[in-house]
Amino acid sequence: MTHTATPAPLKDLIVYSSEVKAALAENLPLVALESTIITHGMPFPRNVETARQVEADIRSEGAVPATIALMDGKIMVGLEDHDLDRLAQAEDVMKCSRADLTFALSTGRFGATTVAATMMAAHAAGLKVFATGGIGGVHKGAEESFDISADLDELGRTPVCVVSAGAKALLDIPKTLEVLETKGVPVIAYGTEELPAFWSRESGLAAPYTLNSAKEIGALLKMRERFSDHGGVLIANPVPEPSQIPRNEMTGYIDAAIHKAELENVRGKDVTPFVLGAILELTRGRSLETNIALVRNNARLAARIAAELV
Ligand code: PSU
Ligand code: MN
Repeated sequence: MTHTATPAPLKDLIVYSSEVKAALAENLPLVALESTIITHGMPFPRNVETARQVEADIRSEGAVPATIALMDGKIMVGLEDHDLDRLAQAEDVMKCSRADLTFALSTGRFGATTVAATMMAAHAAGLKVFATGGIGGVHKGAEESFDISADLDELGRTPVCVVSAGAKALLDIPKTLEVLETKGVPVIAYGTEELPAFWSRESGLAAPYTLNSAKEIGALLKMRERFSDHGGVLIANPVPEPSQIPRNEMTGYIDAAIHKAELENVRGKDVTPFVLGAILELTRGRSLETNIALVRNNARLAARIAAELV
């Protein structure tokens, strides 16, 4: 079975787009997409253009996209065109992780979902595969700040396959891997022995596991499903070579961006969007092109993985 049944208490909270509704009825492969990347990860208008492009990439692989967001007290699973425009242009959209999801719903605020909240929503809606850019993780200096993304906890508990380009090098990647291991999350690099680091194909760290096809990933997911209470799976798909910014070059930008965040006393959920914005400026827009290329690449792989599950 492709799609799990939606728990009864959540049914009336979920609003499916017409395309997603039809896909569920026909048992077509579905890929969930997050919305924080639209509202907090990329500047307008490239954010909306990219959101539409990523949806088109998923369709071109024969799957159906379901961009997830919180609007008017509902969990939107698949955004109609006008809803995507509403979200991208709305002011003060909340960045919603697990801790923020019910607040946004009960107050009717616009909420963009992070990896954690998108996993929750995707699971509630019966979707098993989700494409994003990079996951949140253990921040550098977490031993002082305690800043560890709720994405890691969600991966440990919610059975959704997250297709990412690895963890951003602005995080402490070794510590992020340790936490994922503790939480029982298989981390699989796609087609490479090395763990990719978002903008760069290399991190200097070996990936825990490597798989080389969507079919093999599908087999792993089907095996996970046989165990009750299994959590998520993280796929780390390296950015295509022509679009990458090499690791040694990224290090300087990342250090400068983190330094700027410290000087300006940026805290909590503002850290990731702030640092991404600073890197965008420091690279004079180049990091945005890399970000777009890797999200599109992840969307295409996610569509092929979803096809293995129908
Ligand atoms: N990576 C990006 N752009 C983003 C994010 C990650 O390239 O916008 C978002 C994702 O939604 C991710 C979130 O789940 O940042 C992590 O935020 P935090 O570290 O506050 O949990
Ligand atoms: Mn954080």
